[in-house]
Amino acid sequence: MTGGTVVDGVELLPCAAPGSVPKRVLTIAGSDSGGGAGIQADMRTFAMLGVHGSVAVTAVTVQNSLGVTGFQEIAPSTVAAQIDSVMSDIGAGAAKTGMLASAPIIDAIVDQCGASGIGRDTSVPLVVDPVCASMHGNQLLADSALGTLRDRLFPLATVVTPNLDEVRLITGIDVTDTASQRDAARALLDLGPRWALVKGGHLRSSDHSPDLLYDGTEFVELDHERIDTVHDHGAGDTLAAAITCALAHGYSVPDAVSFGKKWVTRCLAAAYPLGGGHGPVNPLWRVSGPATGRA
Ligand code: PXL
Repeated sequence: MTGGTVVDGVELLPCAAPGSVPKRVLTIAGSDSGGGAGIQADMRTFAMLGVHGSVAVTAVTVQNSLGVTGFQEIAPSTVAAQIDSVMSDIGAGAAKTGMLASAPIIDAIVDQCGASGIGRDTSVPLVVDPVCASMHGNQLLADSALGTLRDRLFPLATVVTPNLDEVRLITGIDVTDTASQRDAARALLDLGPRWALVKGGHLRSSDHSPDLLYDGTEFVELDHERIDTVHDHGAGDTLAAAITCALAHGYSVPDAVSFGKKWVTRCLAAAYPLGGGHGPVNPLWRVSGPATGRA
């Protein structure tokens, strides 16, 4: 699949003609008051990729660059009603999930996705980013919701995108090398998604980030330069958001993930400090001055 123009080494997604309706996507996720992760990260990437983003909010977190100090869940029926409202009018070419907070919220989302035609066997592919905790270790998904995530949401996913901590929580597998990364991909696939992306984190070496994508037949290795920065808040959300945009453009899952990797790597290279803690990855690099190096 060929994309749009190449900007600063990144081949972007095709643009909508001026005045025409852009591709549309839906994020089902939590709000980050600090603006770096959650629905705010998703909307930053959607906008910078020229895609219209709609939102179903699951929870409102209270956080800044130092951590999450609390959150309030949205009523499951209100989460479902947001999805219904968006899909019955605006529609979407792809959707994603992020922070889901609780089992009743996941149940409501799964039921509504079924009713709204979102999921792996529909025309609206679903990216499931199984957010369990913040980068500071604050829990964003109740322990009691893990089973619901695995048993009900994973079978609906076109692709799941866990990091290594989430892989351990969901499959019990501690990924330490290429063999265990493959075992984890197989275990995730057994839970029902069409594809599993096991993000490599610090696996193998400190200057590469080897992700593994698997669909039950083919292992696709996506090795990319690791950007070493403490300002990586929202990196997982940004990757999943970019994958969602590419899927809405009709990219295959391997092409969409490959695009998402390049996008998040460029956003990490442009990350900036904010407050006294961890700053966010930076999708705004497209409207900033030329790159000067790493934050
Ligand atoms: O980056 C994961 C994430 C997703 N969603 C929300 C978050 C975080 C991390 O802090 O706060 C709302």
